[in-house]
Amino acid sequence: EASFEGVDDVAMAAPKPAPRRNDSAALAKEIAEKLTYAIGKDPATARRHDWLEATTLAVRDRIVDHWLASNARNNASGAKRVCYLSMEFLIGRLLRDAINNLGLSEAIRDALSAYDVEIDLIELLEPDAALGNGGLGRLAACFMESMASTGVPGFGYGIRYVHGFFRQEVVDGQQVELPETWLEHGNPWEFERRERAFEIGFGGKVTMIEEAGKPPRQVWRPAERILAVAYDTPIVGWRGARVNTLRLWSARALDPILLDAFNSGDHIGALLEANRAQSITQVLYPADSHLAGQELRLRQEFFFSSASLQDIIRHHLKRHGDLTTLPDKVAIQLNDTHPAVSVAEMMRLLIDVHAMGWDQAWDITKKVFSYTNHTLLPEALETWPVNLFERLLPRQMQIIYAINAQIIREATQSGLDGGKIAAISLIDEGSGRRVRMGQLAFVGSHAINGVSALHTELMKKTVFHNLHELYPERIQNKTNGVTPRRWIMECNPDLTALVTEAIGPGFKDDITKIKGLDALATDAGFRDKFMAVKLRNKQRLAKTIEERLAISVDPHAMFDVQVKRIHEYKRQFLNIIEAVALYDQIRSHPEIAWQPRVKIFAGKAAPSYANAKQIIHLANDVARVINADPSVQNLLKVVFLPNYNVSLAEQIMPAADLSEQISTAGLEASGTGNMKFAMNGALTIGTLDGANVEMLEHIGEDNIFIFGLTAEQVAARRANGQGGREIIENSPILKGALDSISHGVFSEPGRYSNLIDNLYGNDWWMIAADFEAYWQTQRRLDTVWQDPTAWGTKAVHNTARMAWFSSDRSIREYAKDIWSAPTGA
Ligand code: OAK
Repeated sequence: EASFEGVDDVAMAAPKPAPRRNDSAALAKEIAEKLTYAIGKDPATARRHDWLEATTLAVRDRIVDHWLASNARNNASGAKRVCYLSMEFLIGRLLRDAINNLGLSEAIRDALSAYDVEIDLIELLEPDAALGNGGLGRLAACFMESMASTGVPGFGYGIRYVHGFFRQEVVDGQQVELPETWLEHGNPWEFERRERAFEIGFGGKVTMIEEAGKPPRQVWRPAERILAVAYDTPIVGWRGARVNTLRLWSARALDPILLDAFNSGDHIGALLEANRAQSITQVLYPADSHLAGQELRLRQEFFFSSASLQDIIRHHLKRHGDLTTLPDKVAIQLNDTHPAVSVAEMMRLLIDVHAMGWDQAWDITKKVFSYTNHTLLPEALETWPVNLFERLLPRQMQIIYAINAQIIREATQSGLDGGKIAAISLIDEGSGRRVRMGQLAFVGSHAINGVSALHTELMKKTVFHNLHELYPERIQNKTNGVTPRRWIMECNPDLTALVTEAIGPGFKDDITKIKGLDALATDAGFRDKFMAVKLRNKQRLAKTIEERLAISVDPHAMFDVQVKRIHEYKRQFLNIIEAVALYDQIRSHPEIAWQPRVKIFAGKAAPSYANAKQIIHLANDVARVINADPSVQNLLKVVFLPNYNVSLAEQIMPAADLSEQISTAGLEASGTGNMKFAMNGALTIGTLDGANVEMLEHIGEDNIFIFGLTAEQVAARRANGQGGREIIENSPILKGALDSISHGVFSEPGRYSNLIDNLYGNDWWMIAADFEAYWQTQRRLDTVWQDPTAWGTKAVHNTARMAWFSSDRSIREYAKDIWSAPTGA
């Protein structure tokens, strides 16, 4: 192991950072020095990339000062640490985040302008760190920032994918996936910790060892061993008060080259093992809310779980000497079931490696772990074939059987009947024997949480019904949040300036103060300024649309936006059908006062998800035809922006008038885009699903547009197997729209017959069932749009009343109710 120590081992005495000057002159000088001595360029020959790197390095020096100080403070206080295990961290760019949180925005702008360099242009050259798919990964990134901002000693643990989430292009209206290469030009934010490396085993055998005078014990001898090497990225909290660590693991071969093979002339064979090892951290699976059942995925899950636990145990032993105190010093949060194998691996490490007895190990494990569930969709719940698990992780499989036996004992003692016991078993005996990772995460945790009030209640009634009956105190709710630094201050500087002018800067330290805007909703002067900010943001987005797609849109039209992963349950299809219906109605009723709209879509489909890809194709087909039709020119445009990612979201959220949150009720666990839009003053059209329900409570029913079936009604309709035919046949507007799609107004006939047949058939996602309510609600929104005072008032109320959805609030709740960890405030 270590020959010298990593950053978390900095001596107790905090290094006194050299006092740095943060004025623009000092920064200008430091940036020039970085350009010269770290990059080897002078201002005359430097390219924009060089300026970006020089600026990043100058900012990074300041972060490192705070980082070392934070780590020294953690070690000195011995405060409880929170380890957030997540397969995904969807971070996006870091430079603006760091500059904003360190309070350097003005100074850096001025420093660079001395060289005629515009910060707004060079920061766009930073690649997004796209180590995640969607909501779950972005939540982990918001939580990392909020832990640093609220004073929680937080450690993110994940995987350093060489290739993040694929790049999407649209060719002939269809999604094409291209590899993503964020590390191509190096990554100035990461610090490789070569000394912080752990061995990870796979396969092999478990043997029982019996030594005289000692109880027999199991020893796992893996057939394959791989090295996990740490890469650390500092995560800066608000005002730089705390800098936490995101530690990502990279796979490496123990022997980079097999010398025997090499020397005997097999040069390729000598390298094969290294390639096989490295493949584990090469690529992020682009599967969102559906199962990626490949062996490599299970390897990834175990690889980062085991490395993280070994690191946590090493640190604890070094500081505290004794593993019995682990639950007092560490909380480990499992972000969905992807790291759930940690429960078995922790037991193995405690029992096999650190010689603890079963009961004590199990007690410690349950106290340390907690688990967040992010979806109820059956197709997303992780299960692994027992024989794959056994082959790859034989000792962990034994432990899972032993845990299962114990749980079944507890269930039997508490009087649960046989059917219920089968339902809680960690092994699904139904469709080939499979390990149920949700059950494993549940029984190994003292707290299990859902991510919105509705989702938590549904968890109790559905997936975890029987486990909830057995352990009724374990499930609790922690409604998601998003960080207001990135999702208001950084992405919407004009709004931030306006709010500061109106109520003072206090909301930056305490977002609940933004409530002060509520009183200004009826102030015409303020409202006009608020809507003027919105218009400028829309103008910028219009420019992007023009540049990327050569579609010109009117910034005065309503920007009606649905951006998120493409999934049937999210119902982009419903939105597209409404666009088609609107197109038909505008042409057949030109006398009506239609309100000009731009329907904006963006989002990626999983490469293997055929229906989702069809939906993208349809959106693009519909856009092509409508945008080219002079008869609706000023009234309707449809735009599909390719390659939705965090950076594009930062441009879109501030520019939306209307936010589409229209999932089939009961299926969106929470949503977080819904929160970002509303904070930036968009009105929401949405179903009673996920966090929309709580947004309604906070924003008030006059300021949000709710429609459609409730979760209960959806469940009842599904149980009846009603299908959509009758509804469609009784709704001329819906029928007309579906006929236009089928009969080839937008493509050759039949291209979308599969999607349409599904509506006539079972209407599983309730698109036909909800269409009429959706259509009527959209028309109500048209009426409000006609009245700028009414719209503006509602928009201001939205921004004013969304503070509760800050991830600072979520993190404080986790810290208090689940982690028993300190917060600064
Ligand atoms: C991804 C993979 C497997 C399971 C769940 C997900 C996921 O991204 N779920 C999403 O998590 C978000 C954060 O909690 C929620 O806001 C979304 O509703 C949920 O779909």
